[in-house]
Amino acid sequence: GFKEVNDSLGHSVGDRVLQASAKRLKELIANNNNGYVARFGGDEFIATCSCNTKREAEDIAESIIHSFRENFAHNNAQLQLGCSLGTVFFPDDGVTTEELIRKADTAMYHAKNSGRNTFAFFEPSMLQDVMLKNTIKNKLQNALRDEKLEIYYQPLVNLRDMSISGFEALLRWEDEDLGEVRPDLFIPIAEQTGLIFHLDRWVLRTASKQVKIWRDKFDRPFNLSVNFSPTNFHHREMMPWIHNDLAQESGLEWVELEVTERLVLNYDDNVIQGLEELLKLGVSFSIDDFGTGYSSLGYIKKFSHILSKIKIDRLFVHEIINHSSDRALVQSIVTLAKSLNIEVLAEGVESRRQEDVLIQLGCDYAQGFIYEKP
Ligand code: G
Ligand code: G
Ligand code: MN
Repeated sequence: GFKEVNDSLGHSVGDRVLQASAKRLKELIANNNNGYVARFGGDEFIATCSCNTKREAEDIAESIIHSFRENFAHNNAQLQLGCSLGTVFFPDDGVTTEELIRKADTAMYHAKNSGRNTFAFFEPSMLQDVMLKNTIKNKLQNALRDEKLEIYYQPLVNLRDMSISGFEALLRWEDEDLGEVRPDLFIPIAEQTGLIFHLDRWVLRTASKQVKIWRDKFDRPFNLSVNFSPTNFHHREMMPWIHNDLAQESGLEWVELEVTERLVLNYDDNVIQGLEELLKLGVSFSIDDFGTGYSSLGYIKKFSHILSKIKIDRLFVHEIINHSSDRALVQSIVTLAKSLNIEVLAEGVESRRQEDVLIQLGCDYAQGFIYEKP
C-alpha cells in the first residue's frame, strides 16, 4: 500500500514510512539473525540471514509480516500498511545474486497474488506460471488483432412466460498450440495487462451487431448482456471511448453490462463517473456471480439506483433443492431485490426441480444448461 501513501500524503511522508519500515526489518533481521537489510528500490527491500532449517525461515518471514501489521504513525493519523515476502535459499535456489533476486521476486509476486500480507517460498513451478502467463498474454493480443476470438451466446429466459428475453455474450478462444483456453484462465491475465478493456469493447461491438440481426429477423426485443470487467473503469481510455465511440452507437438501451462485486473494491471517482456516463447513454447494469464475492446488503442499497438486475451465482442455485439454507438465501435476495425494484436472474439452472423452486421464490429470469448451453 505504499503507492497510496506517496500519492495521497506526499513523498516526504513516503520517505519516512520507508525509514520506519527499514527500522522494523533491521530489528528483526540484522539484530537477531546476524543478517543484513538493504533497500533495493522503491518500496522493495532485500534481507539476508542465516537459517538452519526451513522452519526457522518461516518463523522469520512470519515475524516480519506480523511487524508490518502494526500501523505506522504519521502525525495523528494511523497508516495501515502491509508487506508481501518472497523467500529463496542459497545455494538450493541459485548461487548467483542475480538468480536469487529474480527468484525471490517471482516468489514475492506469487505472495502478492495470493492475497497480500503473506510470504511464499520460491518453487520452480512459479517460473512456469510466469512463462505460461506471458505466452497467453502475447497470444491473446494476437488473437484479438487477427479476429480469432469467438463469441458464444446463451439465452436468458423470462420465467413468467418462458420466452427468451435476451442473450449473454461469452468469449471463447481456441489457440493453435494451447488448444481451447478457458476464460477463467485468460480473463484474469487480460485484466492484469489491461488488454481486457480492448477485449470487452470488441465483444460489446461484435455482439451488438449479432443481436441487432436477431432482433430484426425475429422481430423480438432481445437484450444483450456483456461481461464487463471492473478494471475497465480505471483504464485511461475509458472516458474517451464512452464520449467518442460509444455515444455514436444506437441501441444501447437494450445493452446490459454485467459487473461483479469487485467493482466496489476500487470504488473511486473513475468508477462513479464511468457509471454515470454509461447510464446517460441508456446502458443498464447487472451484478454477476452475486453472492460469491464481497456482497454486502449495504452496498446493494447504495447501488440500487443503477442496478437493473442481480444474477445469483449458480453455486446457490445448484443446492437449492437439497439445502434449505441456499433456498433461504435465494429467497432473501429476491425479497431484497424486489423491494428495491431490481430484477433477479438465477444462473446455472440445470433441472426442472430447480426451475420450479425458483419460480416459487419469485425469480424473474433464469439461465442455464436446462434451456441451452452457450
Ligand atoms: O463462459 P465461462 O463460464 O467459461 O466464463 C468464465 C468467466 O469468464 C465468467 O466469469 C465470465 O463472466 C467471464 N467472461 C466470459 N466472457 C467474458 C468477456 O467477454 N469479458 C469479460 N470481462 N469476462 C468474460
Ligand atoms: O461468470 P458468468 O456468470 O459470466 O459465467 C457464465 C458461464 O456459466 C457461462 O460461460 C457458462 O459456461 C456457464 N453456465 C451457464 N449455464 C450453466 C449451467 O447450467 N451449469 C453450469 N455448470 N454452468 C453454466
Ligand atoms: Mn456473466
